[in-house]
Amino acid sequence: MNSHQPNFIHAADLHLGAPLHSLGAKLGHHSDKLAELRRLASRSLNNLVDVALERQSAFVVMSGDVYDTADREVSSQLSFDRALRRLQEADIRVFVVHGNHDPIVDGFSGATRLPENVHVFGSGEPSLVVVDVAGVGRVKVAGVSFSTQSEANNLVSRFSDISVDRSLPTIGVVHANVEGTTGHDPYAPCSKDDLETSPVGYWALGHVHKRTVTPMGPGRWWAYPGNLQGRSTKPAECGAKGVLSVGMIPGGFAEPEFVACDSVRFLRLAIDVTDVDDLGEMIRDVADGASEAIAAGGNRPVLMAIELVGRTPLRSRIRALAPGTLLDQCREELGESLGLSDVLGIRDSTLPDADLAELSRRTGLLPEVLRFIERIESGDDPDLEDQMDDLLTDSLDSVIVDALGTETMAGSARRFRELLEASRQILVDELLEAMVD
Ligand SMILES: [Mn+2]
Repeated sequence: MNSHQPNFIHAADLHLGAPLHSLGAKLGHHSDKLAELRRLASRSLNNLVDVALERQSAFVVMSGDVYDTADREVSSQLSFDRALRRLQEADIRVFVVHGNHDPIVDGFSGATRLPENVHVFGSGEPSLVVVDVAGVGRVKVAGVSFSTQSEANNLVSRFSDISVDRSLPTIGVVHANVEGTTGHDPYAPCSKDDLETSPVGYWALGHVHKRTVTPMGPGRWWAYPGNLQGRSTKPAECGAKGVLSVGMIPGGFAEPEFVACDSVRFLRLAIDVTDVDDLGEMIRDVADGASEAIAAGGNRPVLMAIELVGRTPLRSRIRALAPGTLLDQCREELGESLGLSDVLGIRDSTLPDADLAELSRRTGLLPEVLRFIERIESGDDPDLEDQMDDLLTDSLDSVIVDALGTETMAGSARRFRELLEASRQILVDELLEAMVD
């Protein structure tokens, strides 16, 4: 992209002040390293400002959850203020809405006055600001904030009245959950249809931490940039994180371009150890995989959760190791080359070096249960699927949520599949042992 093409930056879910608890739990014994990683992670906001300055962006929109908590920790407010002032010096305006983590609550008084380049959209009905963009003309930016953490209203549908003059390009800034995206609280729910039939040409959304960009016809988009900085090795927190740079073109908006702003990167890494039959060789393979991932992260530290996959005769040896042995050995192997990067955990999901199809064809109770698991997983049997669904929603929901700490049914369903796979592995191990006897 030509940096002088008129554009704006779309950011969301900055979660300033997020404590990165997951890192604390994993790296608590390296307190210097932990402090340095936390300090680095907080720099992603400066990177956002750098991107806007470099691209000479007309303005920046922030779609909610700027702060991690409604009380907006003071040092986060001061960092935010510093970032906003850098944008002000470059004549870049900033439009902010608040979300479920940082709703606009009565009686809150900020530690600093916001600089004049910043406009915060209030709660209730969306309001509108008209911006004059060099090379484009007049552009409308409309937005609305949450007034409560658990905003139950469809805020997107309230934008239908904002646009008297439909000929001007319109950006809608809001924190919302489109089509009940799983793994995220169902606040400010709306449908794709609500987005598409609105007078808005670019929906600058926030809330969902995984980046998605969806076209709504020529020059029209709805998009979640994802969070600015990953926070853990949960799937939605992994990979490059940053902002969308959106070009303003005749008739609407160009396809948003992702620009990384994260200064610490989280990754999930699957390492296939199929046919590896030597433990030393396996640890070297794991270390090599980790080294490649670190190199691919550029100059930012990479924090990884590694999963061992594949069928290997080593499986019983791996399982016989004392907890933490693999992780320690892998860190040893990587040595000084780790720098601030690290392996946070290694999970063994290897399968026994056995012919599963052959095992499940046998007679007896264990092969019978193996075949039952296959039927559940295949999804071919609608009755069985209904039964599983009932079991999950009616009977097991609270049990699973209590026992496993998963927050949502989607989490429970995923966890349930993991349990199925774990059960299969136990059955296969039992069968193999029985064959040896
Ligand atoms: Mn949110």
